[in-house]
Amino acid sequence: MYQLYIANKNYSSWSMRPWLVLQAFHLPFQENIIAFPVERNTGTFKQDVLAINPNGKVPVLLDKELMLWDSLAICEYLAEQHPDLALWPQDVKQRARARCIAAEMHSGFSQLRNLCGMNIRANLAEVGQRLWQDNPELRQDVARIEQIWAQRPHADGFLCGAFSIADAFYAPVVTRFMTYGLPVSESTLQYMQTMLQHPAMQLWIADALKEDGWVNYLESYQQKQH
Ligand SMILES: N[C@@H](CCC(=O)N[C@@H](CS)C(=O)NCC(=O)O)C(=O)O
Repeated sequence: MYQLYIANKNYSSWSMRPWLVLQAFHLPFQENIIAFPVERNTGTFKQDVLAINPNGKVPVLLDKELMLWDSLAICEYLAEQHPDLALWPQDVKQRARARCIAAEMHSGFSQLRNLCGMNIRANLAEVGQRLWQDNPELRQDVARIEQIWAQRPHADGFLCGAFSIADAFYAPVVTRFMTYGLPVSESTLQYMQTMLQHPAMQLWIADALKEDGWVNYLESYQQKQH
C-alpha cells in the first residue's frame, strides 16, 4: 500500500493532485495528513515533513523505502507502476497533450496561484471581483486556462478524453474559480460541472468541508469568525 502525505484538504492544492489520481484510479493508499500550523513557522508541521522529506514540502509518496516528493513526479511514477490503468491517456496525441498541459500547470499560472490561493470552504466572490478588475495578469492566466479547457475532445468530457492526470492537475483551479466567483465562459462552467461530478473530486471537497483547521497565513482575505 502506498503512503501519501498531504496537508489540509481545504488549502493544499499540490496535495490534491496526486490524491485525486490515487483515488480516481482506485490505487491502494493510506493518506496521512500533516496539518499546516495556524501561524507560519510555528508548530511541528515543518519538522514532521522534514522527517520524511528533506525538501520540507508535501505531497510526499512513500512506496516502501522509495520516497517521491513532487506532485508531477509522483503521478508519473504511479503511471509507470500501473501501465494498465491509463493514468495518462491511451491515445498518443492526447497523452502528449495531457503531459504538456500538466507541465504548463506545474510551472505556470503564478498570478492565479498567488492571488487566488485554494480555499475550498470560503466564498470570496467579492474579493474575486476586485482581483479580476485590478489584475490583468490574473485575467491572462484565466484566459489561457479557459483556452486549454475549451480544447477538450468533447464538451461534456474531461481534458484529454477520460479522466487523467491532466484533470487532476487542473482540479484546484476548478475550486478556485468557484471560491473567487471568477467570470468564466459557459464551456468552462461545463467542464467544472464535469469535474465536480467525479466521485474522487466530491470526496476531496467533502473532506475539505469537514476540516476545522484555520491557517492564518493562507487566509489573507478574511478573518476567523468566533
Ligand atoms: N512543486 C511541489 C510543490 C509542493 C508545495 O509547494 N507544497 C506546499 C503545500 S501545497 C508545502 O508543502 N508548503 C509548505 C512549506 O512550503 O513550508 C509539488 O509539485 O509537489
